[in-house]
Amino acid sequence: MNQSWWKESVIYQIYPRSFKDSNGDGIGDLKGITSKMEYLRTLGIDVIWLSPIYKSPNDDNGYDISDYQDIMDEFGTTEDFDELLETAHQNGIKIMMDLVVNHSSDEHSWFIESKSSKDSKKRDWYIWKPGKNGKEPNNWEACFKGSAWEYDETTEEYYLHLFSKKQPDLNWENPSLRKEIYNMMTWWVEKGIDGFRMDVINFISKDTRFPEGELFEGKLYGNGSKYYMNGPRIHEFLQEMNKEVLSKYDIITVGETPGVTPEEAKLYTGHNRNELNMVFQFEHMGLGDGIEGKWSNQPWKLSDLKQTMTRWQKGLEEDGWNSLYWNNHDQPRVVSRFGNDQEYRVESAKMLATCLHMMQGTPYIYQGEEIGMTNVAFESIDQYKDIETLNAYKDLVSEQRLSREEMMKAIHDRGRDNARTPMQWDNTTNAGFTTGTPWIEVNPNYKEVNVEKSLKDKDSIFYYYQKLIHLRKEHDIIVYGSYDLILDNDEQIYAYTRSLHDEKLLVICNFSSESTTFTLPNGIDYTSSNLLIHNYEVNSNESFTEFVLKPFEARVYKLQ
Ligand code: TEU
Ligand code: CA
Repeated sequence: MNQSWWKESVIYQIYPRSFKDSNGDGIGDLKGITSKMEYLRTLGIDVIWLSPIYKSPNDDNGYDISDYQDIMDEFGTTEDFDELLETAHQNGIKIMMDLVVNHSSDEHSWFIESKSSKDSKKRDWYIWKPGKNGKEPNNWEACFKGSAWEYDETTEEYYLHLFSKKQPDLNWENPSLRKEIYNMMTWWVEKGIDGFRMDVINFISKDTRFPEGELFEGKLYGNGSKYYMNGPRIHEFLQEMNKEVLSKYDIITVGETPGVTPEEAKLYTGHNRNELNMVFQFEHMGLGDGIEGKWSNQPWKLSDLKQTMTRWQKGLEEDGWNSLYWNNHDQPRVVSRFGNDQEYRVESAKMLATCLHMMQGTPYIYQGEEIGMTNVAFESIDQYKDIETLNAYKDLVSEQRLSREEMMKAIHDRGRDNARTPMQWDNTTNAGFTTGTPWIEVNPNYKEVNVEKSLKDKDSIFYYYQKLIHLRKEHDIIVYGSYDLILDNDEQIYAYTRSLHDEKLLVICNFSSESTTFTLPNGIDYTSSNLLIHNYEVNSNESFTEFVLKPFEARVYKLQ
């Protein structure tokens, strides 16, 4: 297998709005991030993925960009960005920027020009259509609810927005739009940034016939995703982007690609494809989705999680590369979702980290994951800020598809604001995030769960992550070894091996709050064993071929 620095790296995602406020306005900012660089160096990460920091009216917290080459007022200035980049580089940390080019803000000058007249030079940079029988051009539903089309009075046509109506979709069919985007990307790379995370990049090519989406019983709008996910020209566009920009630099690229299968992921990330380094898949994040998607959250089964992860591990083993993540700014906190955020918060956070970081792929840590931050359960819908959550609440509750109670429960379990409460730095007011009023309330558990406390405790989740990161640098097998699931049908234990040359890793994780016996299956040969990492005390003469795993216990053995 080809070796590459981005396969050997560990990435840390920062959601700037919620990371660290430097000036007391309640909003995290660039200077705040710069002030925490030493903390990140201590953790040992190689790359920061910065969620969008560009100029934005913040309808979707920066995922609606009004100027791709300027900084959001609340986050600081261009000078603050340069300082952040320089400080990161001095600390040996690379910066990967979020690239949001499926859509812009409706306040972007391109869109303002585009909507001004049908003859505008930029008319075709967005997707405009006349109505059909006085209605929208088709029945597609937006990801943030409602129609994906918005009527604009100026020219009496509709524009497409797969997300909010303040996020009009860019028209990638137009070559001058594409060229402008490649120029903008080049400008950032020339400035010294080290890569891109590409927002919903597999949505940029639409089926230009815009067929009606599938309509489910009792719903107003249809699901058009098969006409815009992995669309007809997607690979052509990415290969062009690669040729024009990416191939000229040694940078890291990861595409956010909801709905991709391992087979499709190979097309995006395969060796000779000249597209991207890796993609974020969503199959494991969708476990438990019901009729209303994540808003009708069902219990999940460990065997389903194992099957999903294994399909991806095996699917990209020969060609392509996995991104490994449990968390991001759109997902609930993993310790609440797949672990136990009460009695076994610390144990289960370490177990989950072990299970993920020992797989093949590049691991991503989302801010606060390294101290075991948990979901939050705000009582009132008014305490929530996320556009997806608020729109879904309005829609589902008013159409009586879910009761108020069911919806609040779903928000507590799966809502995006679970990931967006401020980073918990210490036990002072507002968890040390801000001296002012935070834009979203701090999780009330900050006195128990915070960075200061973690740094003082040698057994903390923080130091466990630090160790996992160090191990990856010391053992090639953690990066490059091939993966095999064992004990396939066990509903408590997730165990697998990794193999490289004559070495093996044995990874054993208990996903339950009950003890259970682990028995090594036949056929795994070794002459010596060495315990690399564990989250409970282990007796040095204890056999590992058969032993009792405590609640959420995790162990990794190196066999030779
Ligand atoms: O998310 C894309 C996406 O598919 C989301 O709908 C996501 O899966 C969902 O929030 C989970 O329920 C990206 C960004 O990560 C997200 O923050 C943006 O809101 C979205 O694109 C639009 O830019
Ligand atoms: Ca601020």
